[in-house]
Amino acid sequence: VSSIPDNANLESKEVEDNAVGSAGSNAIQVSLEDSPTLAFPSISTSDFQFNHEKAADIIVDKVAEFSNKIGNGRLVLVDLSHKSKILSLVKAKAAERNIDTQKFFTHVGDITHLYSTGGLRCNVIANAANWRLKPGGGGVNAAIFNAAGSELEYATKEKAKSLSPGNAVVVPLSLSSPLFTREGVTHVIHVLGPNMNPQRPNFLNNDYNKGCKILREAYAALFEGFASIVR
Ligand code: AR6
Repeated sequence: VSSIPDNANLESKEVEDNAVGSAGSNAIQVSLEDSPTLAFPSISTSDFQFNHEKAADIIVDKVAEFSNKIGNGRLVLVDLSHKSKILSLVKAKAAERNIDTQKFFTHVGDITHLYSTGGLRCNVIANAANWRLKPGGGGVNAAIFNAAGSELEYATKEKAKSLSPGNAVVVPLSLSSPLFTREGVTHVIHVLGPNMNPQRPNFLNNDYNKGCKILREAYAALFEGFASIVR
């Protein structure tokens, strides 16, 4: 069961109203006409060492399942490099399945600079978190906590103290967060994926039956969290 707050919808509307009302300040304007967009990294495939082929199948399955549950929302899988194996695999599998490229696409860039560097407006970003929901640890988790400023840690703690594998938590960003003022991001959704790295907690010892189940749950929780903001 994911710990998605019931009031995520309300909070997102408040943020949006404030954003539009703050034209003239240094906040970027969040146009109500822009499609709500979730940018997400490939959960578990780097530090957590999850098999890329299996992860790519799961991503494409879950995207196909959710793309008509998010209205005009868009889903974007992001990675840092043009050489990203997971991006190529997912791109090829999504094309085979004829997934609508308006609703789902891949993007190369830093998830903390999607608008300022890539011109891509994403109002929600996902984080491949750790179970403690703590900053640091490298990867996308460190990048997002660094970019969001210290308030993200407090805002996260208000929503959840920890996360178990396969779950997600939606955290609204404060209007003073650089991720909001610079990038237009209103929410971060922390997701904890399955771990295949013996050096990390909740190690699954190569049990891909459990691992795939948990990764499916993780993407379902993530996309449900996004749907709860969009609705
Ligand atoms: N922008 C976009 N994608 C990124 C960025 C970034 N700034 N940084 C990394 N990626 P990982 P995991 C991609 O290792 O495997 C942390 O220490 C990366 O290339 O961040 O779920 C946490 O604290 C890969 O495709 O997450 C956890 O303990 C994807 O993001 C643990 O790592 C996920 O890589 C989670 O491991």
